[in-house]
Amino acid sequence: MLTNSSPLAQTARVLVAPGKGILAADESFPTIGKRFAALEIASTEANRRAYRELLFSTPSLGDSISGAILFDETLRQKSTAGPSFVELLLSQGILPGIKVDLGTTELANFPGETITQGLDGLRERLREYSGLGARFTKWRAVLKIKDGLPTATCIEANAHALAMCAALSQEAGLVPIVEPEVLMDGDHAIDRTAEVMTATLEMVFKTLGRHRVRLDEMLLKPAMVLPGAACPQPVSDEEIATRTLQCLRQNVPAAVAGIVFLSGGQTPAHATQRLAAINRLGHAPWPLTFSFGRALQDPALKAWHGDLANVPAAQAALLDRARQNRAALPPSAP
Ligand code: 5MM
Repeated sequence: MLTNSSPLAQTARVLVAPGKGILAADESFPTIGKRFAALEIASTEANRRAYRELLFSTPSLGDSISGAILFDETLRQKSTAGPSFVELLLSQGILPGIKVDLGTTELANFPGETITQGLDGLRERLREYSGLGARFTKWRAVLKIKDGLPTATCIEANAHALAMCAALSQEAGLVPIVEPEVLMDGDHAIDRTAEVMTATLEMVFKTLGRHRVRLDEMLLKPAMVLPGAACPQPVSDEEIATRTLQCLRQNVPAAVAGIVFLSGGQTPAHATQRLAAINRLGHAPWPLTFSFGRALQDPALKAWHGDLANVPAAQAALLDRARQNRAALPPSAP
């Protein structure tokens, strides 16, 4: 068997090691603000730090989590006992990663569509993130399904930004996670999602190729192929799994180091069940695991509710979700 021993390929393989997935804890200020506000928790620096400390210090988290994606503020923070969050994660055997995009803005001349920002100065920021201990990056593009959307221009512009970020990340010695998220908002049928996901992945991989991104040194973070959240036709987990794997097999080169799904607003239980259904199908050329944000964190955030006394309950809730997702992966060798 041929093995690629480049350091980035090794890091990518560590992130998708058997029985493990990624904790996405990279909510930007607006997003964490929204999640906290729903529970009437003030989004202060102290509360955000306390919450992330709770997550990263969960005992045994490293048994099922290989990496954690952080936001800029979090990468610079320290735990109460003194070590930085980077050190805390490493002590659990979890690799620290960093969200490097700066969020979305309206795409000029394309009402209702967005482009992800953050390429200006990215080379310098990556150098700094690497110095702070980050081992991988994540850039998220957002594609909305609506009448006539997404347009080919929106897909192309976002694919270009994803590829530029991936190339710069590899140049900086960081493994890029390429995240073209097709949102589940809307009442469209699953066929329409499959169509949009196909067009998106085709363009993303064409553009990654043009930018000479090394596929064995990157991970893809897609949504699952789901019907719109408001679609009236129910679709079974098995159908979702089949359509997802079919779409990925047709559009993702086998050389990609791994596929790490986002949860995208599915309930934690649905995200896990569908991940399990995808893995039950087998015969995929890449490891298929999770890089969930809400589907890992929501029960823990609710249990914590901003109260120090609830930390053990919140950590138990996070560990439970992490273990459930581990159980949704193919069994790892003893
Ligand atoms: C799609 O969002 C990513 C995965 O999270 P879910 O599993 O909850 O869908 C997530 O990594 C996202 O990119 C971060 O939460 C950052 O989002 P914002 O909106 O703060 O850029």
